[in-house]
Amino acid sequence: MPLTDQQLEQIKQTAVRLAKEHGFQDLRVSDTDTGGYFERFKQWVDDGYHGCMSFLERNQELRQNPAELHPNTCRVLSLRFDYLNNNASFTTPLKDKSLANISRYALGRDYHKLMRKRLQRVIEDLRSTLEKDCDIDYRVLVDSAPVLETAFAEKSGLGWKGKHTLILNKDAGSWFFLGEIFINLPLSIDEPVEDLCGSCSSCINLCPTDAIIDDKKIDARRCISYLTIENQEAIPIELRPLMGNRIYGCDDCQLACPYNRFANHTNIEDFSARHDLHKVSLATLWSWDEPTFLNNFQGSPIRRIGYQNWLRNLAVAIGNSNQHEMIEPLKAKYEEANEMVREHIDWAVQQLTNPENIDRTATDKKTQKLIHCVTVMLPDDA
Ligand code: B12
Ligand code: SF4
Ligand code: SF4
Repeated sequence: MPLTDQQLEQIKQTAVRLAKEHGFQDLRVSDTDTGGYFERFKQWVDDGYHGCMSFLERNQELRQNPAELHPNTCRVLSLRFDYLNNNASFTTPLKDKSLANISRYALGRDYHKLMRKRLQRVIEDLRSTLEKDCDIDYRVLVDSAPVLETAFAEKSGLGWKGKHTLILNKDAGSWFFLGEIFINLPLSIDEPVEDLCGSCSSCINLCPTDAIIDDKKIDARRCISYLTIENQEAIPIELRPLMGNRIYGCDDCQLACPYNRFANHTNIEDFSARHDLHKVSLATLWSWDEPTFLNNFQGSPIRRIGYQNWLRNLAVAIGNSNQHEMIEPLKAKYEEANEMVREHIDWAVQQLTNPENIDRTATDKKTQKLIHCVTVMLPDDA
């Protein structure tokens, strides 16, 4: 027998309650229609903005239609999972170029496994509350399958898509991950919320590499998150001076966003900074050999980029750090480095030897503006 509207509403309320019990801040529901979003996504990929992220080129039919990815899916549950830890120290690595600037989401343990386990618990607990003959079919997803996650989050009203393309919420900012449960139950659909970016363009103006090329449109090939995490090749020379000390991901468009003054901290221990990554020096990280890198980053998302790309990112940051004393340590890694990394080491040595060759005024000005912005907005966390 099909479920009544009342039964479906009750199931939805139970799902919301269970999501909160398992550490999610919100759960909202959308249908599976990707119309509009998919076309824009496809155009974006066709225009080449995705760079080398070939996983975005594959499985287009599955991305367009969730029921292709998991049969019988008629609703997408979007869940919010806050990750901002207590060691925010937002401005510390912006003020001191000798420190590593690592994006907040990567300071602790990798979120994928952690979130998947919790999503699984939500749906299993939900299942156990249902009548035996209720035929529930589902799949949990976190950033792991061809899914337009931000599109469903926006449709469901979890937040709106900011000009920086991330989902943000007027009461919670944007420091959260998204997870989904595809499900076969025709739960009632939630309404989208109003886009409250208005005339603000703070994220666009303060992006260090001008990667946000239009409202809600990124050229990933210029984004520091792409350059330091996804990119397998040399970092374009013209972008290196703009990257400063950002060695893994980038938070600047979120730091610039006024709605993040409303963000909450998480008390999930796994997201706390390990190895003092929120205030560690570039020199310390550069001194790690490969076994130390692999050992210290057990369970961290950073491990996935591999030691050579890690060295590549560090070399660029050291080249931008104005630390003349790092020239010898840079050279000392030559033997351990592959050809691509050696070229970055050469570049860094050149920067430190002749710092006057590159005009950093515009970049430094942007960083100063961002520091000001954060200090005014988030005095407690600055
Ligand atoms: C590929 C990817 C990246 C790439 C490309 C980023 C991007 N913006 O596309 C790179 C490596 C650069 C990246 C970086 C980051 N990412 Co990322 N990334 C993804 C991933 C895997 C796919 C996103 C995607 O499909 N991009 C393709 C483009 C086309 O999508 P889009 O920009 O959203 O464009 C759509 C809209 O803008 C819309 N659109 C365009 N124009 C217009 C105009 C109008 C009027 C409207 C209405 C809509 C609209 O149409 C497009 C198609 O949907 C998702 C997970 C997932 N499966 O969705 C995580 C995800 C988006 N990333 C996430 C995070 C946390 C980050 C970083 C903050 C990490 C960091 N600190 O370094 C940065 C932020 C950079 C940024 N400003 O986006 C989170 C975001 C959570 C949130 N609050 O929204 C996600 C959802 C992962 C997750 N499960 O939590 N990421
Ligand atoms: S993550 Fe950094 S580089 Fe990428 S769009 Fe945001 S501010 Fe720009
Ligand atoms: S900084 Fe301004 S424009 Fe950018 S996402 Fe936040 S509110 Fe929107």
